[in-house]
Amino acid sequence: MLKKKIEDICNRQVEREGYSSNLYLAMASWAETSGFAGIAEWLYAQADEERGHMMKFIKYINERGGKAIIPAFKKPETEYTGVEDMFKQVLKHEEFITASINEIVELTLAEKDYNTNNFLQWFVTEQVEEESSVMTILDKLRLIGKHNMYQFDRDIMRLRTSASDEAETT
Ligand code: OFO
Repeated sequence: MLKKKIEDICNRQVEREGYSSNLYLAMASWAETSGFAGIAEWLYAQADEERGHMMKFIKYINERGGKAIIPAFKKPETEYTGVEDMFKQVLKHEEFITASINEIVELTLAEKDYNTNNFLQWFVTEQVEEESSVMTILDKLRLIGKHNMYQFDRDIMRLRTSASDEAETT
C-alpha cells in the first residue's frame, strides 16, 4: 500500500508526464505547419513516449493500492520563434522532469519505500537518455547553422537513440 505522501507525489508526476506529452504535441503541430515534417515526426514520437510515461505512473499508483488522478493540463505555447529555440525549451523541460523524478526518489528513500524507489529507476535511466538525445540535437543545430534546416529536418529521426526506443518496449 502506498503512503499518502508517495501517492500524492506520484500523482503530481502523472500531471507532469501528461503535460510533457501535450507540450511535445503542441511543438509537433507547430513544426508540421512550419514545413518541418521530420522534426514534427520526432516530436509526435516523443509525445507518445511521454504519454507512455504517464501511463506507467497511473498503473503503478493503482496497482499499489492508491488512486491515480487524471488532471486537467495547462495549455502549452502554440508558437515558437525557431527550431533551435524550441529544442532549448525541450531541454529545459526535460531538466525540470529529471529534477522532479529525483525529488520523488529522495522522498522514497526518506520514507523507506524501496518498491517505489525500484519503480523509479527506469525513469532515472530514461531521463539521462532523453537529456542526452536533446543535447545531441542542439549540438547538430549549432554545427549546421540556420541554413541547412532541410538536411536537418530530413535526418532528425536518425538521432532518436535506439536505447530510448528499446526502453519504451520494456
Ligand atoms: Fe521526457 O520525461 Fe517522461 O519521464
